[in-house]
Amino acid sequence: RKQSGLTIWLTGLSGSGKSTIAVALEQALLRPPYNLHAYRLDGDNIRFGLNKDLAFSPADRTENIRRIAEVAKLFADSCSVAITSFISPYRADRDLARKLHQEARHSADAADGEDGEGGEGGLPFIEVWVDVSVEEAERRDPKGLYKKAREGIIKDFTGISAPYEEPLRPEIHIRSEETGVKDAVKQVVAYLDARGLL
Ligand code: GGZ
Repeated sequence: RKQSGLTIWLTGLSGSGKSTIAVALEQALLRPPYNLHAYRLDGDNIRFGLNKDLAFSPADRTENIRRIAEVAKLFADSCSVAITSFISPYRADRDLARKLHQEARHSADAADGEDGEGGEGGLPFIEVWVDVSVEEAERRDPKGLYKKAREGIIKDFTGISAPYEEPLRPEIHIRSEETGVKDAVKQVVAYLDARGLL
């Protein structure tokens, strides 16, 4: 099989469990029986580096997601599994991330001298909605951010004072309140397996 990369795009509220799932998923894909190259993009390696000039205004979030999508695309193009873990609250931003992948030119095809119109349909983009209610996320509040948002100390906080636009047709819908981390990973792996992506 010709190796191909892909992007697994986690989206959901702060406290939904995106990062925990991302870490466990990365571990599962790195290890046997899959032995894939996987790399996680998250706030720790992106918002403190490449995107340290960006905050949480709508325009900054849009630019945050655009840059992340471009980086994920490069990882996917290099045959890695890019796992992104960002709130990505705007549907249009997630749709742009998807479009960048669909239009991506496979570097192998480029080397073959093909026309670059996405080769065999671009790079797979799997949108995973880690779905949690605001009530539950606020109950968890692992970093005390919801409390600060309620007190007005943090402004424009997603779910409290800034919007989260729920995915309409995510490839995978994880109901965070009913699904443990292990089962969430199984759900994603089963999806990938069924489509020959592993
Ligand atoms: C939402 C915020 C905010 C505001 C700081 N709104 O739970 P966390 O801490 O670790 O995850 C949140 C993270 C969100 O960054 P993203 O890059 O994922 O957001 S976006 O996709 O919307 O660009 C939270 C923290 O940063 N944080 N201020 N106002 N989350």
